[in-house]
Amino acid sequence: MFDQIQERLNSIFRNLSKKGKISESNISDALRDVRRAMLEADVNFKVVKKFISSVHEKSIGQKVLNSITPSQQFVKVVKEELITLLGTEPDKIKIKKSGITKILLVGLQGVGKTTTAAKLACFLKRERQLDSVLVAADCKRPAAVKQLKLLAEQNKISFFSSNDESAINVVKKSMDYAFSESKKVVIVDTAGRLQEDQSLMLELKEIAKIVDPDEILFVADAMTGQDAVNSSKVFSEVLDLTGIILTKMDADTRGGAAVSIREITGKKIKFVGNGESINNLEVFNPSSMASRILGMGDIISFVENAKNLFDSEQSKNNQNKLFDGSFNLTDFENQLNQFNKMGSMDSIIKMLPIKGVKKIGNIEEKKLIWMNAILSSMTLYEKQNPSSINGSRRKRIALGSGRSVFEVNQLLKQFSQMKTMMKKMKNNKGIFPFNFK
Ligand SMILES: Nc1nc2c(ncn2[C@@H]2O[C@H](COP(=O)(O)OP(=O)(O)OP(=O)(O)O)[C@@H](O)[C@H]2O)c(=O)[nH]1
Ligand SMILES: [Mg+2]
Repeated sequence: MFDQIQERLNSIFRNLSKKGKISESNISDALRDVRRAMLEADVNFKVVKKFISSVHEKSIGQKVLNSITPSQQFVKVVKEELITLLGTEPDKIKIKKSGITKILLVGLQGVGKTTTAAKLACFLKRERQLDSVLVAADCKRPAAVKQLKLLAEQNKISFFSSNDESAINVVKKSMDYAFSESKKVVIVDTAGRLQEDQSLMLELKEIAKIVDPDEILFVADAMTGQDAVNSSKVFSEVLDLTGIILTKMDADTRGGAAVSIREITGKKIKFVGNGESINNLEVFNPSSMASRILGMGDIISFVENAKNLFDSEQSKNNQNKLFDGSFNLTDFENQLNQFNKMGSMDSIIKMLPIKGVKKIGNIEEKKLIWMNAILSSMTLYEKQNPSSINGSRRKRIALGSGRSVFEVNQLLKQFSQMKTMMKKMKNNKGIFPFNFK
C-alpha cells in the first residue's frame, strides 16, 4: 500500500534530516518536493495547493525542539496536516438504537460494491454483534444476484432477492423480510454502471427516497485515483452520501484518491477495503492512514514517549544501579513496566519505520506479558536476591505464573546475562536502554 508516495516522501525527509536547521530556504525545497510527490501520487491539484500552503505556514512558525531533528519536526507538521486532510477522527457507521438500520451501497461498475456489502455484514456481525440481510438490488444482471447470494451463503448471512423487475420493489420487500426475521441491518447492493448515467442516478434516487437510508455509502476503487474522486463528486451532488468506502487499497501504490476524496467531496471515508477476502475491511482511521502514507511510522511520538519515560528519575536510578551491579529483579520489573507504559509492543513497533514488523510485534508483546507474570509471582525477597531462586522456588514461581519452569529459567538467565554485560560496559555509560541526548 502506498509504496510509491512513501518512498518519495521518505527520501525528501532524509534529505532534510541532513540539514542542520529548518530555514526558509530548505523548507521551500522540501515543500517543492512534497508537492511534486503528491501530484505524482495523483492527489488532486487543489488539495495539494491547500496542503502545501498550510504546511509551509506551520513549519516556519515552529520552534525546533532540542531532542528531535528538524526533519522530524517537519514530518510532524506534514503528518498533522495530512490527518486533518483525511478527516481527523474516524467516522463511525450509524446504527439505529432501535428499528432496522438501512445501508445503501452505490458506485460505478466493478468497484467492489458486492464484495463490500458482504464484508460489511461480516464486520457488523463480528464487531457489533448485529445480524444483517444482504439485499440484491441489481435486478438486471442475474449473475450479480448469484454473486451476492453465494457470498451470503459462504459467510452465513441472510440474503434477500426477488424476481421483481424493479430494484425499488425488491428493496421494499426486503424491508418486510428483515422485519419478519428480526434482523437489525439491511445492506442493499445496487447495480453499477460504467459511467454516471442518468437512468442509474434516477433509480438510486428513487430507492433512496423510498428506503430513507441511514447510510448511503459511495464505494470507490482507490486504484482509479482521481476518477474515483470525480465520480464520488458527481454521486454526492445527486445523492445525500453519508460516507465513502475506498476499496482495493491493498493494490493502490499512489494514494491519490485516499488523500483527495474528503477535501473534494466533503464526505469522510468510513471504511477501506484492503484485500479480496471477507475480513479485508478496515475502519478508516485518519491518523494511522497518515502514518502509513508517510511510511516513517510515528517516530516523533515514539521519541517523545520514550524520552519522557526513560528520562525519569527512576530510570536514571536504574541505570546507575545497573552499572554499579546492584540492579535486582525489582528494578528489572520497574524497567519492564516503564516499557509497557509506552503502549502495547504492537503500537510501539508500528511507530517504528521498519517494514513487515507486525509479527515480531506480536511475539515480543507476548513475551513481555509472560515476563511480567513470572516477575509478579516472585516474592520481594526473591526479587531483591535473585541468587536465592533455587529449583523449588523456580517450580513454585512457574506454577504461580502459569508459565513453564523453562521460561522462568530463561528470564533469570536473561537477567543475569544483562547484569554481566552491563558490568563489562561500566565505562561506557548511557547505552541502556535508550539514549536520546
Ligand atoms: N484487491 C482487492 N480486490 C477487491 C477489493 N474489493 C473488491 N475487490 C475485487 O474487485 C472485483 C469486483 O468486485 P465486485 O464486488 O464484484 O464489484 P461491484 O462493484 O459489485 O461490481 P458490479 O456489480 O459489476 O458493478 C472482484 O474481483 C473483487 O474480488 C479489495 O479491497 N481489494
Ligand atoms: Mg456487484
